[in-house]
Amino acid sequence: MSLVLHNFFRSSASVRVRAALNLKGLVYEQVSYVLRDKQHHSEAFLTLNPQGLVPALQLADGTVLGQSLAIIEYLEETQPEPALLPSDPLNRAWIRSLAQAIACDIHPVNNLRILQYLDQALSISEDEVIEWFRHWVDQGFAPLEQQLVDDTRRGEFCYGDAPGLADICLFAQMANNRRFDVDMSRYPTLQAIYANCLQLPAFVDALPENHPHAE
Ligand SMILES: N[C@@H](CCC(=O)N[C@@H](CS)C(=O)NCC(=O)O)C(=O)O
Repeated sequence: MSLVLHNFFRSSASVRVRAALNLKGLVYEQVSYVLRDKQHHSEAFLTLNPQGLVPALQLADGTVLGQSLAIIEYLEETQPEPALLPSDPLNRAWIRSLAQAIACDIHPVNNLRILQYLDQALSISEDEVIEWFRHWVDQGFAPLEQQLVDDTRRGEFCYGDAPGLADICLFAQMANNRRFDVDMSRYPTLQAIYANCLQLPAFVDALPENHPHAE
């Protein structure tokens, strides 16, 4: 059995892992779970990943890994080239801090189950839910823009001229922002990095609309 990515076309955590697999040049099959239909709550999926969230990566021996950042770090350790993290500890920590600002601080409060809870349990209006999403993106993106704009390590990507973990997380968040019409003009540095990602097939192929099971 080759690598199998259990995921959903629109899921931004899934976009991250698809981009990492593509950048590493790894071949993988894809199984889709329609989140709207709660297919990620099915017994079949929960057996694979008791955390009940996509993505999950099934390895050749059947082992299943959850959590996109853990999956990407596993890929980095087992398939080091091309590297997604700098070689020295200080710069690795820098790139992880950028990645986690998105994956741990922006994404979790804007995840589907949170937005559904606001809407369905708290009866918050659709406009207010959109405002919620944009607010938390802005809270995270404003400091990221500041951190990156003058950083001398930045090149075409967050760190130098090759894409890495921080670009992967930024790219996935940017792709997700399109659905909520977030005003990106305030973040020219982040936008430029996103535009550079879009030049690479590894990122383009990871976009929701290019997923084989896109709706
Ligand atoms: N921290 C997890 C987040 C995974 C996650 O939240 N996935 C979303 C899709 S992007 C999901 O499965 N949502 C289902 C739900 O909210 O019910 C990761 O990085 O993999």
